[in-house]
Amino acid sequence: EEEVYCWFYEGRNGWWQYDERTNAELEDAYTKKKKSCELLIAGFLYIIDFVNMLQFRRNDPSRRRRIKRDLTNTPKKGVAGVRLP
Ligand code: V3L
Repeated sequence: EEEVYCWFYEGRNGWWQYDERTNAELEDAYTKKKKSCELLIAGFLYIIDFVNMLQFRRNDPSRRRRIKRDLTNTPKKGVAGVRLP
């Protein structure tokens, strides 16, 4: 059964949905009211900042992306870099 809400990170002209495993980690941390969490994404450690709703590589905080929690059926580019057909 699909969840109603899920997590997205910003691309150049739209939003990408997080992969299922990362989404579950984000939802878990968010539900526990954490202010931030660390994720391993494609071999890099990322900080998720729930206060400012941003993600960035731990070793390069200058490259930031906005994130959002939104309805799962909201328009998106794809999932974790895999474009929708
Ligand atoms: N999940 C998967 N890949 C990610 C994520 C993530 N949460 N965060 C960053 N990357 P940066 P357009 C994105 C990838 O922020 O055309 C998209 O998934 C990121 O991939 O500097 O701009 C697309 O594959 C990028 O390749 O750490 O919308 C791609 O950008 C790389 O990590 C192009 O999307 C560096 O991102």
